Amino acid sequence: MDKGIVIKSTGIRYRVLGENTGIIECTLKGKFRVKELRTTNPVAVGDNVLFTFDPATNTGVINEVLNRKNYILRRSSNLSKQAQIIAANIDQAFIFITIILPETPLEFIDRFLITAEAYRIPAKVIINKTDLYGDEEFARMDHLVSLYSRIGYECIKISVTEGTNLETIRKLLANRITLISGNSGVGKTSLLNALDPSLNLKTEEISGYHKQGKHVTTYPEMHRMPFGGFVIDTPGIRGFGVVDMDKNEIYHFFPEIFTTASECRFYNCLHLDEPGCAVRKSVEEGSIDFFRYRSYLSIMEDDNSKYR
Ligand SMILES: Nc1nc2c(ncn2[C@@H]2O[C@H](COP(=O)(O)OP(=O)(O)O)[C@@H](O)[C@H]2O)c(=O)[nH]1
Ligand SMILES: [Mg+2]
Ligand SMILES: [Zn+2]
Repeated sequence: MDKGIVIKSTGIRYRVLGENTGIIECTLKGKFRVKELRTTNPVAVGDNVLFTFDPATNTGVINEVLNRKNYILRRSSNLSKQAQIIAANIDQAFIFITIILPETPLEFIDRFLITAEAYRIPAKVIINKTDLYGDEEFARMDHLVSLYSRIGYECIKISVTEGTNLETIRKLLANRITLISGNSGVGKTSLLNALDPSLNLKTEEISGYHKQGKHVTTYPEMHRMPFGGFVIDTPGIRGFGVVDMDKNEIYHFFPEIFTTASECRFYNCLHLDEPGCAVRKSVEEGSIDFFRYRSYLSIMEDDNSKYR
């Protein structure tokens, strides 16, 4: 039996990077099942698997998925209770943003960050396209950097086009599994190509395959980096993952709100309009950022009690 890591999954076939075999196309052993999980796909990128290798056909059969450190999910359709595993064993998550072309809304960043918090995956904010910015954009970027670094999220300013700070990114990615996410057009694919030109990935994949049809199941691809480590891009997957979040725990995933909440008068304060709310007081005094609080309110207003 060989050991390997799944680097691509179509739901039927799996590409496995074996420790001794190199890249092998695998199928699943018949009647394959992962205990306890009601998912549409039993194996995802990032999974460590045991497989039997058949040198005659140069293919393999996956027999077992080893224990996962974590995994992220999305609901397989809006109505379904079943979920799809997007990826497993993620060490860190990077959200790619740009100040302009396109402008990334703060709420989008916050939704990403709370999802990372809920999965307990360390997150960083990568600000790309600094080569395009003038004084006004730099000012907005600096405000954003001070806001998020104060909360504890490292922010890294890069320009893929000019190669600025890519060495920093390389060091952070080396020997880890990193999930990258961000609106389309912010430069995720361009970064991957810059880090490994042999990948030769297509940039600006707008209006293509992923956006057609009512519900197209897409699977993310995991790219091996020439300096060690893997990067998972999630094209066509909106947001990142599904976590069941109850309304009364959403504030747990805003670190600065969570810390302040212990000073609220009521233990079950939701920081909306309760008397003696320390969170609202901090927002008024400016020690909690108003835009972060606004993101919190907006997420609380999502009509499904579960957050998606
Ligand atoms: N000016 C500038 N353009 C960039 C930079 N990075 C990517 N782009 C451009 O932004 C567009 C979208 O990039 P892409 O990598 O496809 O974004 P993705 O949707 O996040 O994968 C392409 O036209 C890239 O050439 C950058 O650092 N500066
Ligand atoms: Mg892309
Ligand atoms: Zn409160």
